[in-house]
Amino acid sequence: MAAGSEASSPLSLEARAAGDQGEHVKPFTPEKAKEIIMSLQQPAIFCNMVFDWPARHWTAKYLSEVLHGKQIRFRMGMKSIDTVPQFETVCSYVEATLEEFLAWNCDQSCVLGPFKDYDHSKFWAYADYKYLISLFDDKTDVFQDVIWSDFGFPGRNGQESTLWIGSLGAHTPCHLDSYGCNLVFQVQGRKRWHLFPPEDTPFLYPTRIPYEESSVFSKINVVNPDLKRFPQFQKAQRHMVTLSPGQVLFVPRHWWHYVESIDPVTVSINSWIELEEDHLARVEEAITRTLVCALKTLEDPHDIRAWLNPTEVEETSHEVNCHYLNGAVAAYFDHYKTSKVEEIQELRTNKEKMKKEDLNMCNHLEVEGACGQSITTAARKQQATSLFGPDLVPVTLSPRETPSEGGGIFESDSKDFVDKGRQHFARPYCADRQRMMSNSKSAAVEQIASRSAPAPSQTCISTDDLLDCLVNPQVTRMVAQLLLQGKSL
Ligand SMILES: O=C(O)CCC(=O)C(=O)O
Repeated sequence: MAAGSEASSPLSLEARAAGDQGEHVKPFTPEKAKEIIMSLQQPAIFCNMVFDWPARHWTAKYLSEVLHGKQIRFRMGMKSIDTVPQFETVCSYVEATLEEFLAWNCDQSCVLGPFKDYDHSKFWAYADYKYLISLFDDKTDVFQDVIWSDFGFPGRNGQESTLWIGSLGAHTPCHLDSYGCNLVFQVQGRKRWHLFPPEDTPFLYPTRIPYEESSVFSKINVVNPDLKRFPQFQKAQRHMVTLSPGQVLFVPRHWWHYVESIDPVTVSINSWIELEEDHLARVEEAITRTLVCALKTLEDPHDIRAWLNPTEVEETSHEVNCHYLNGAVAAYFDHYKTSKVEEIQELRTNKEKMKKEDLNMCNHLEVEGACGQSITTAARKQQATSLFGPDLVPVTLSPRETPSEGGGIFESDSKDFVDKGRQHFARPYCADRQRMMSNSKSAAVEQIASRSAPAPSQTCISTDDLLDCLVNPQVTRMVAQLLLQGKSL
């Protein structure tokens, strides 16, 4: 049993969340923490690493004083749960100060102010994905309150961080981030994270609509999935954890996540850590942008906002996108020319690379049954066992649930899942992996079949259907590799 499994009881997690400041010694040196982050292939919670960070006092109340009167954009969503994800394109937005947010959130009968049209019992508000650098303007001293150098990233502080302030039920739809891995510091309130490994991508029904650079969304509302439409989702390996104040969650590269606020006010701060693999990911993202913008603009030049995520300033022209793609390809070669010539050799033969890439089409469609082609649950478990302990707690696989047991966002804490997940973690692995591998070929096909499934006589392929295939992450990975191969010959 992993040392950390024992430590993952809800009680001890919460106790550690409070920050056992008695010893005033961090469990990991910056060098060790970085080593863990760079090698760990499963999500885990760092405990006792931030007890001395000034940012642990960044409650919404405190921030409202520091940001005194600053207008912030809040995303407004419905508390009722549909089977369709609440993408940002369907949310409404309110400009308000944090004081106004807190007044609305505390005095729920509040009928005045910018939130007046939003009944607190029906809506949540989320000031999400705010770069500290644009929030704090000239108050640059505050950046020092966030000390990512403790995790082995010298000089990284609030300047490279984003802030998330939400009310109960505020959530981010299930997506994966194309670049980097992620460190998330929970400051106030608790958030429930639903995580799925990269190899589950076919079961998550990826889409690039709405389009946001660096985010691949899932078509599934993972807390209330439509299993008739998305049957493969049942095979996804949900890892679930509740992140409490004082804890730092490590999200490895390309792990899918759905995040929900389960307390009246939540505040978290995160930083995406760049990785070597980002050079290739930039080429993939450039291919995606070029295709999405071209097709969606052609389809309806007047309704850009229906597909362009509000975080994107505007759709870009084909000329700009080609320029962007060329820039990404040039940057890729510059990087490897100067730092890793042998990597390009490898890319030419394309063998090792194919083995390593966890989103590789071959892993899912061609080498079915070949356990060991990508990082697997078992490999993760094996690799990490020795690292876990009371200060690094693995996020484990959750038991499979029927949809009704899935836990609506307004159920209380999911502590029990940490415990149940521990039992599940000990299950023999190979049956699970084989089941996943043997089902993954049909998963890609069923993804396509699941698209609104009209009667055969009415079958029509929409631009979105076409794009879902063209810019499927597995396809763009392959296109990027072919493009780079062609250029390096
Ligand atoms: O906290 C959230 O709502 C989402 C956070 C997230 O998506 C991220 O840190 O990548």
